[in-house]
Amino acid sequence: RGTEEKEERRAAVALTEPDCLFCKIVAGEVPANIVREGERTLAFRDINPQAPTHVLIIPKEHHPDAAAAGRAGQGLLDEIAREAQAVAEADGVAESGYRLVFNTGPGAGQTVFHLHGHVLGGRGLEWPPG
Ligand code: IU
Repeated sequence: RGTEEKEERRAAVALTEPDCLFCKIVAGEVPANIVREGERTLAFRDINPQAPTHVLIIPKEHHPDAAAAGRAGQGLLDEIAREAQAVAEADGVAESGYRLVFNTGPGAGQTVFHLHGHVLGGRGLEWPPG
């Protein structure tokens, strides 16, 4: 994509962080295997999948984690839950069950500080998770 188009994609999203990897995916500056795009969300396959279906659902706006998105009060978490169901249905894992996970904070394994819901399915899932 040309520089102008990238700038336009950035400008279309109110909250962005220049050094955030997932903001760069939203802007089209970093490639990703995108499976769904909504008005406010983007879903793409995790680069290091932990299950046959492992898709990340992010808000296009930059919110560091689920707590921050919840505080913003824009219904983004609801929308991510609906997108997760749509991704699970499209991948054929909705009936067998899937997990929607928000790692929140470094102590829980969060490594990218742009909210993302992990959709995991297509294999048996243990409880409690590790
Ligand atoms: P976490 O919940 O913050 O640990 O999840 C971050 C995920 O982002 C993790 O599963 C990575 O494999 C994934 N990921 C990615 O899909 N593409 C990337 O370029 C990077 C991380 I860096």
